[in-house]
Amino acid sequence: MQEAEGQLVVVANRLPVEPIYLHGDPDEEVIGWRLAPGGLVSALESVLRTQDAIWIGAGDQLPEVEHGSLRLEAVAIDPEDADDYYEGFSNSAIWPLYHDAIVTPSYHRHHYRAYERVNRAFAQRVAEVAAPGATVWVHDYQLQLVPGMLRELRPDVNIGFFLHIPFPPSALFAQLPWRRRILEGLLGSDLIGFHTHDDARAFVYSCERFLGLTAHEGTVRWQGRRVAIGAFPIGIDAEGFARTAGDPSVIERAAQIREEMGNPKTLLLGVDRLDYTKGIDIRLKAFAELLQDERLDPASTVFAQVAVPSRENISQYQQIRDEIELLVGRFNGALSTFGATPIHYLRRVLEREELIALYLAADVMLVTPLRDGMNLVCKEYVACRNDDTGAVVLSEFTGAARELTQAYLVNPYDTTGVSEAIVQAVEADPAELQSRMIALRAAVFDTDAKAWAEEFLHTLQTGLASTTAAVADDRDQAKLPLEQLAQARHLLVCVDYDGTISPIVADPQAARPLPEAVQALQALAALPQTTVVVVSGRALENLREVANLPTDIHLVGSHGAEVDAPLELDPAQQRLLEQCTTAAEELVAAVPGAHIETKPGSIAIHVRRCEPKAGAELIRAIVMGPGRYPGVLGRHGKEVIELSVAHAQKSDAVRALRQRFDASTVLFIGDDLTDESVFADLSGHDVGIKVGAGDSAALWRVEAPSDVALLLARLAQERAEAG
Ligand code: GDG
Repeated sequence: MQEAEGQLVVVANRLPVEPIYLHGDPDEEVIGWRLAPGGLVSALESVLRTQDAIWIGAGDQLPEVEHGSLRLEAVAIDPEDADDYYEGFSNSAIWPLYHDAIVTPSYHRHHYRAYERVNRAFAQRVAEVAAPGATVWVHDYQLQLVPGMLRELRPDVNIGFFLHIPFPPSALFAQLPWRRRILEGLLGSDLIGFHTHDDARAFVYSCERFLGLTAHEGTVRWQGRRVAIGAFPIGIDAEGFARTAGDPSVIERAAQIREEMGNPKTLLLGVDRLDYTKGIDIRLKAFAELLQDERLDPASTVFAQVAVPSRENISQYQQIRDEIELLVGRFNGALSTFGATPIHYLRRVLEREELIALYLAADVMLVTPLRDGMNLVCKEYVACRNDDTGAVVLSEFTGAARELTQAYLVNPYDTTGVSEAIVQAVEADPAELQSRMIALRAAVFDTDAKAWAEEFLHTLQTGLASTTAAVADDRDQAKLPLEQLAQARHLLVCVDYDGTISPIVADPQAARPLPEAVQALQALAALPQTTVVVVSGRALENLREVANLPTDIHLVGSHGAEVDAPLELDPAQQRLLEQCTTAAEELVAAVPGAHIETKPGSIAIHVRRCEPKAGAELIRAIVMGPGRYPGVLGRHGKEVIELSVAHAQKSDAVRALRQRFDASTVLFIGDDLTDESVFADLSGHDVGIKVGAGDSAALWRVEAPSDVALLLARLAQERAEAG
């Protein structure tokens, strides 16, 4: 048995090997195997090199490869089960279902049973070979039952699962006859990772809906353990691609490729597995339309599409291949001239250097999937553009669109929109392209494959995903992951105002922030990749006046309805607010000490200075009176009830800010009931801190605003040092 310390077991459907072809030609016979570059292997390379590591994948026998310290283990799959497991359940049920049911998924009991048997074979193999206390990292949709099965066999190991494809909305996931079993299988993990927050959230919703679980800060409690759920967007070996793209022979080959294609003025490129999710047909149609409408010149524009054969035994794959090939034939037939063929279509696998030369040759990369977990091709293209030229047209429905916000983003269902974006990219000013490419490259190099693997494994092996009682049962005491916040790629710090950075006082107009808190927030706001926001229930104008904060701190008022700008109500909301105000005024007039605060989208009735019983009765009368008008939302706070006609929650604002600043991690600190919507919405590496007593979905707690100030100061210092 191996040393217990630090063993890593990677479990994936495939072993990380690739064939070596005679004369390096993929059309020739396979003469051997080698460790496959790219993908997971390069992501894990540094970890695999330094750690005792085993890779378990499907196979009848181990191909002979040079693989250094990495040990390969094969799981033999019963030939009777192979097709039902892989082409059946994995690729005819899960794959289409998880990709928005673009083609109709087919559900068959015998496929599921084979999937279960194969997953069990994997779990058993892992249980046999893993050292005590090993870290086991299971990959992707073919192996979703492995974590649950493995936990039963080996409760001592630390289990992580990463899904490389999207997780569907719960309304779609509901279709799956075995939906509970799949969720239960995944929940055998200590940490479940997805590419995006949307996917992580979708998974949590399904756990809530089908298993009745409740999420706290991106963790769910399952069978006495806390399972952490988070977004870990995968990266590529950016340096590796850039290096190869800088090789003189590759640069020369790129020039040669352009020449072979007739030296076009513009070369557009698509590179995909031949899959119906990738939207190859969409870009073909958009491109052909542009040539037909003479918005692009057929004599000087070429579109090259590399389509790697994939899952060819499945009928929908044969269908999409036929459709694409029909389109290519039809368009070329109509648009070619002697000597100029606008579409170059290659259905084959290219050698890595050839692929990189092609990336280098292309002016515009077209990536238009209808749905894609991440999409690595666009990142690879960007990594190869060492001279900051080139452009990417990218579907909004890829995980990559969340990071590559400077691409020309398109809705792939809108062919006109795709065409417009292509023209924009082709005709763009070189300076615009350059500034976009610099931003794209920063995103790609910032979170590369290595950073991705390390972040996932670090989370799995430390605090958050712990299977021990520390996080599970003693949440107030759990150690605050300050270091993690200090190192976050882009940190969004959101704090509530009253009771969080400003002590509660009798007169709301007299509430001032603690100077130490302001100082710490300002120090944070001055750091790169750090955004600071005060998120309050107060009207924005009032917050601005009372708090008087430095301008680099963003303000959100009216519980999220006013993000940096005042709210505007429509006439119906205006009328409703007036009706509420009139009714509340009548009730308030009879209760000494009560007063109404008017805000842009709401009124707040404060009873802080009332005799307690009278205050409680007034709140009840408000709830039963104007609080019941259709369209009015009542929100309880500490000795205050608020009636609002513009229904934003603080969580809406935080979500919008997360997206606006492309934040990787959110820290939210608050004391009030209205802060709970944010705590419940946090996930992954986010941290929520409740100030004071009372039940909360926040995982951490401090006592008073003075603690908040201290904590923010420590964070500012650590983050400055982490630089
Ligand atoms: C799944 C998810 C997620 C393509 N043609 C050639 C070639 N490739 C390589 C590319 C790239 C890879 O294949 C394709 O990766 P994608 O990410 O674009 O797509 P999927 O295969 O669907 O991957 C996806 C990914 O998992 C990782 O989590 O991003 O969303 O669907 O690396 O370079 N490589 C070579 N010759 C080719 O002709 N050598």
